[in-house]
Amino acid sequence: MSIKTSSPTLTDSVSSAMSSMTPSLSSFSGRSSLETSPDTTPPSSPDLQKLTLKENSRTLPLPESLPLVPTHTIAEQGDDKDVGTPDAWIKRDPRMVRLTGKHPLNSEAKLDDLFTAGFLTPAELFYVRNHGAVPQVDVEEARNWRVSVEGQVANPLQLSIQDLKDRFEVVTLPVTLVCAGNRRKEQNVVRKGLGFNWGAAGVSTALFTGVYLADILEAAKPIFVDGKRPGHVVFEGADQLPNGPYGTSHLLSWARNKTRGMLIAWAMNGQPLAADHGYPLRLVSPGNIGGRMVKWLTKIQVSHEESQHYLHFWDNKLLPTQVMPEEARAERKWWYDPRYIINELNTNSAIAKPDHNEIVDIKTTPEYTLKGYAYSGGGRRVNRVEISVDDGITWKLAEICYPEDLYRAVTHNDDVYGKLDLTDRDTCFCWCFWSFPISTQELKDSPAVMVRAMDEGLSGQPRDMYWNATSMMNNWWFRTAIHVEDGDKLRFEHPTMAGTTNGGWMDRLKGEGQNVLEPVFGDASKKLAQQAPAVVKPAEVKMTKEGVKRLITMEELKAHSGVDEPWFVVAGEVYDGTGFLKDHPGGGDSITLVAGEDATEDFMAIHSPQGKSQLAQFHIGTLDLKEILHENKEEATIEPIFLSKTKWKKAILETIQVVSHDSRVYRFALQAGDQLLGLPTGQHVFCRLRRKVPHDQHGKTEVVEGELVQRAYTPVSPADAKGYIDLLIKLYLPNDKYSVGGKMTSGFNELEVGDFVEFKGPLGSFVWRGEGTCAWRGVERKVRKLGMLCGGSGITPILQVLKGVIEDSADTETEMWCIDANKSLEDILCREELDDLVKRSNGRFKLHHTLSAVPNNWTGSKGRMTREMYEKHLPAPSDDGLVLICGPEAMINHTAKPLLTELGWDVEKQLVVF
Ligand SMILES: Cc1cc2nc3c(=O)[nH]c(=O)nc-3n(C[C@H](O)[C@H](O)[C@H](O)COP(=O)(O)OP(=O)(O)OC[C@H]3O[C@@H](n4cnc5c(N)ncnc54)[C@H](O)[C@@H]3O)c2cc1C
Ligand SMILES: Nc1nc2c(c(=O)[nH]1)N[C@H]1C(S)=C(S)[C@@H](COP(=O)(O)O)O[C@H]1N2
Ligand SMILES: [Mo]
Repeated sequence: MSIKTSSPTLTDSVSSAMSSMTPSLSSFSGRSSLETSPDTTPPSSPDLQKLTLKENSRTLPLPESLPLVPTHTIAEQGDDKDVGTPDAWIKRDPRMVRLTGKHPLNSEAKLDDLFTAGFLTPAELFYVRNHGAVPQVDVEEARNWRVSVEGQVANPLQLSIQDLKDRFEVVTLPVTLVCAGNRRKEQNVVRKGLGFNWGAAGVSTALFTGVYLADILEAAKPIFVDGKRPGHVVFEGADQLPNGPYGTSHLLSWARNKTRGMLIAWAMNGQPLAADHGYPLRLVSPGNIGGRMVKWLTKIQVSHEESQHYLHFWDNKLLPTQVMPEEARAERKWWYDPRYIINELNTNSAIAKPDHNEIVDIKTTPEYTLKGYAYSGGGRRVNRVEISVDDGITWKLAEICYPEDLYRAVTHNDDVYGKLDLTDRDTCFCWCFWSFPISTQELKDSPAVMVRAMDEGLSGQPRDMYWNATSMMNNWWFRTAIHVEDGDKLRFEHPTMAGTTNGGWMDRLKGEGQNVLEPVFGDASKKLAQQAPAVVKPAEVKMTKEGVKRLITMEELKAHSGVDEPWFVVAGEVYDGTGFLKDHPGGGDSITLVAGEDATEDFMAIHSPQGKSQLAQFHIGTLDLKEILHENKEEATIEPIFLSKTKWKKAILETIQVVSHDSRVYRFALQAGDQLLGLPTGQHVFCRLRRKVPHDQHGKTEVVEGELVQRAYTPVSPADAKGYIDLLIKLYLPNDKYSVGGKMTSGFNELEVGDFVEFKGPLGSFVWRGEGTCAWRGVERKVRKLGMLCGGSGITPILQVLKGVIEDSADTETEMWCIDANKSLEDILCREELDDLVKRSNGRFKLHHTLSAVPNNWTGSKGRMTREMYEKHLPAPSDDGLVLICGPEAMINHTAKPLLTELGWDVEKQLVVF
């Protein structure tokens, strides 16, 4: 594959301006050459793709002080990937990264290629976003092309490109186009949304030549019709898509305002628009997202209402963050809500240098200049770009270079570009470049380097991602991780790779089980977290309400120990939980369990500062202390059933059995050998323990009382077990990746035989009643087909239900399917017990395993759960079907829910999440 001509790049001129960091005009005075001169007359050759300026050049160079105009170089053969597609006639640059397979074309350049190409992007590296096949327009058709100006206008018009040139002033503006999906891959790593994987190169800049839309509208004269105000201008393109042509609209008031710079354009960097970019005519609306710039423009319609085109509604929306993709896809209302439309770009920036996987040797490179781009929307200027090398604790200002300003200092007019005159413009419609020289030693000591920009409207980039269903407008801080290799080499790692390529720190940290939304980049990051200034430490949380003075007696409190108006005590204060029963994230159960009681320890053990702050609204008074002093701390009496919903019960650790490399069965003795546990099938218990904190005093290690931790567990002992309770615990212990292990399971690991823990319960909204019936959220139902999905220790509730069904002699009908996902063979918990259940089920129980790492001769599946796996190893959806799931959050929300929905399950009514 060869490229016909090598385009003059701007690298030298732009980077010299950026390194001197005084963006003087002279530093941009590039070489003008024949190749840079434009031509907008349609080429005589019918093969548009053969068009080069060499063949059609006129010598009309732009002023020397301006950034060089790149020539559109056309690949000789095009890209093999287009063979067999409707776009096979277009010769595309094979360097472009394809984001959506073969067709339609959605592509961006490699970030490094894009950045080094400079301020103006050569057409062959300009990102492309096509919703369908590119309309094939030859030169003759382009000459006969008409854009129709119609609707609520006094003078409808049919205009050819020549008409546009003849009737209106021809102007050129530098404009940066950005797809609303730029940087979407980062969101897709967190959770796949409704779009493909843009990297950070879904942004490109060109000189666009055309006429002001405002002038065309002035000639057409918008009018009221039937008293209806002509508020919108609707645009339509020639591309044929499944739901009609591409179209969208702008407010008429914006379109009429020349400072907004909307153009009907036929040329890009002095050459006719490339086929992918809208040949022969497109709308350019500076400061807006690319999606509002209709290509292959055929119609401009003035209307009292916004565009009714399908993609005007079903694309380019920023939905509220809690709307999940399935919900969005299913519910029209989100897309038709005018509040969620995206018009203007938001502030954004990215690091281009160092590139992903770039290696810098500290020995030979004492200083390195970090570089990248930034942009904002609505014509607002980026006034600030900041760099942090300490996880965002402190920030330093980067230098900003605004090549767009160079155009403000000169005027130019010729019959190709028309008027190129920004001397009277205050708007900023182009990207700018930032740079930040830094010592490589400082980089070596830093876990990651991050950038954020702020525009003149003082709107910046957030630390946290605003995840949304279309994954658009992603502009959280751009972070590049730094790795030290071979002692003094630095390797840099960008967040993601565009398209389907794996790589980048987001994938990596996700694979390591980290929460990528709060990335911790390595040891240096951990150190920083410890050094972080006091201001970032959580403040004391206020849990009382201003003005609440009431003194509440023990008697009054006890009168509210029922489920109707549950009152409870935390730290001596009384709260009325009635209003929170429905919405409590832990379920209403956990409130009624403590009704009439002191819940301080439970509450503190389980709630975050946010949970704690929510408590204040339910504060009704202070418990009368005199009363408490008289309260009788009676010794626990031994009841026939161990578990109590209202009292914590102690149980003594009897044995610890190792069942896998990281799992143990802990057996605790109940209060008496014949005491029944009292746990219905399908329910779980709360278990709490006090962590042991080794405390070094005078050279002697003492164990002092540590934090009280509480978690939910589903015992694996049979429902009719007497005198004991078994918990199967998967331990999360500190290792290379996690300097602190799981809070509770580390506590289990500290337990010695003879120690006690406490239990309370039973809990849960689901009970398997037997004989093919269950009760879920208080409603009984008949179940014939049970699908079960679990991962890791999520097998415990599943196992409990399986045993409940298979050991139920009155049930010979219920069929069971289970998919158990684990990392490796060694991680499968209770395998023998499961196999035994398969045997005893008379063919009613089908078990399937999937592993991330499979051994030789493995007959199960490999990898995460997939649709095919569900189709083969789960029952088909039916009215008497039910799916139970217990596993990691990602498995439940990112995999199971969308897949089950696709297959026809009603996850609201047929998916029980343990
Ligand atoms: C209804 C129900 C039933 C349950 N039944 C069981 C059960 O029978 N058995 C059972 O084991 N659990 C069960 N759980 C899960 C249990 O409640 C705890 O969440 C679990 O034991 C972890 O608690 P932790 O305090 O140790 O971990 P936390 O401190 O809450 O944190 C766990 C997280 O720490 C990180 N982590 C730290 N160290 C490591 C490491 N070495 N490897 C990997 N990640 C690490 C991971 O991100 C992990 O997700 C059940 C949960 C529910 C809701
Ligand atoms: N007719 C038409 N116009 C269109 C599109 C399209 O698919 N068809 N895509 C839009 C989107 S979402 C973007 S981001 C820009 C991309 O312009 P480019 O491909 O020239 O970079 O075109 C917009 N205009
Ligand atoms: Mo877009």
